[in-house]
Amino acid sequence: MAIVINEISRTFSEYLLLPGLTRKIHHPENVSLKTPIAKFHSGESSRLNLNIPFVSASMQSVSGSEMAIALARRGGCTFTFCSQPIDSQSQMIARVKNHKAGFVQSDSNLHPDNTLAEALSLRKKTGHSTMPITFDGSKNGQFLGILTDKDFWEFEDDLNGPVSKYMTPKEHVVFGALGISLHDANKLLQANKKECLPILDNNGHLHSLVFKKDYFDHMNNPDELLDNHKRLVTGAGINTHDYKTRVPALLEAGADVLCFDSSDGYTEFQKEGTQWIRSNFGKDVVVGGGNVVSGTAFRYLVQEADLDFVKVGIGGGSICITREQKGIGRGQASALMDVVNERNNYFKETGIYVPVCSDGGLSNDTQIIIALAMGADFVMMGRYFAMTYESPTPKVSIGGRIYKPYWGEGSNRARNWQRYNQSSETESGLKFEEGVDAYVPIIGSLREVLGVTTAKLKSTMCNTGALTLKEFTDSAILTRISEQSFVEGGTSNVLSLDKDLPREV
Ligand code: MZP
Repeated sequence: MAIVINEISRTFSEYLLLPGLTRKIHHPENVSLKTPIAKFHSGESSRLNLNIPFVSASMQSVSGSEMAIALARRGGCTFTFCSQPIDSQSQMIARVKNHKAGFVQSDSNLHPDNTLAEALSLRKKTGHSTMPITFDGSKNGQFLGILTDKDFWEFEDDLNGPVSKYMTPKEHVVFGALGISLHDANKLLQANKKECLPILDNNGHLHSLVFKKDYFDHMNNPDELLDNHKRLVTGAGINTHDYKTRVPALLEAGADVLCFDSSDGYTEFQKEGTQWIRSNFGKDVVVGGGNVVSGTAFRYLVQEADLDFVKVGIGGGSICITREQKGIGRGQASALMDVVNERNNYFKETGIYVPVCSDGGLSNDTQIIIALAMGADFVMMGRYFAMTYESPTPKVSIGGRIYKPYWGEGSNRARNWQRYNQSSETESGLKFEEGVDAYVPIIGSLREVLGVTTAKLKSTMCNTGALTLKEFTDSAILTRISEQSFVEGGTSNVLSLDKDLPREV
């Protein structure tokens, strides 16, 4: 006979945190959001940590290289999607690893005979107002000079004149020699009161540009997640079908962490896949897997499959219809608490701590906070990141508002049959859909959006008397709430300017 778990499957919005004693030291400035992503032995530290507990979902409409760069610069990590050819996923990874904030390859270059009008149209196309002039107009050509807004008057000068007439010629440009450190390049910029420093090789060819604004940007991103070579850290989704060719290519491209992307990870396929990675690339490669919704499945994946972290969640994703379509899944809060409990048991028995990631269904900052309080070491989100400027989809205007397309990996649009383990032989690529094709509103840049979430998280941690995520979860006291107290938690008995009163336009 079937076993029935009588405890109801619960979601994050059914819980609230009780405040703990806030001491004077509990100030947001003192809070650390650093969190492990790879398993470690008691008393040791993880081989890979995040500086903020957020990773972006391995999805076509979320995680491209622009997202990967922006998120790593804020301290998190992106898992580029594996529902694409191995080559293009590897190129995405390589783009992130080659992104050197500091030394930038110029993409707005001019030939000396280009006209001012052509310079203006290049500026409009790229948005860059600093344009090097090289002998052949290429990005690594013989450097002749530089043209910026300060060199000409758009409405006064002859727009048909050549840029060579208006540029600041090389003899008046302060430049650095190839090999100069970023620190020294910034010192040169400061000493000479310049905005941009061209870096030239021994033959006078342009190598790259260093910008003053990048220095400030770097100083404003103290949580940047970097590897030992000061390159941004980035992750990649993999599947249990083509890992023997995909994994070597991704590691060669520089991926720092891999994760099996599957709607149901409690399988022998993940065990075999991880074993293959371990025997071919050793213990140091960071590999995660999932998704699971029970302690039993967690135990199988860490004991048998030797994974570094485990993702929790089936059917809770904002674009997911797996529960409706197939009848499998579990309320995300119940699933997470079951897995965290088993993780803690495993730690007590073996002294090995395995980070747990809560994946999907987080529809507001409060739910993110509750997930972390319940013991998730980090959270994976799709919709949240899809709503930012940095997601890879184009803006669309619908009814006067701006949206971005967001679709599930189990939708016909994504055709990610590997994730859903369905036959690839059907003509459509999918027998039935487990995800929908949707739109989400644009809410801002990743920086702004994460800024708000991390500020709220740190504030709550201070309310509960925690300075680290470990203290937060170890000391968390949660209470279940009734429907009435949920209603009480919103505005009540007032006319809200936002919700109830018509706005003048
Ligand atoms: P959310 O943050 O948009 O709520 O959920 C994102 C998560 O949903 C992903 O990380 C993945 O685990 C899951 N997902 C992606 N595609 C589907 C689908 O098509 C899905 N059903 O469930």
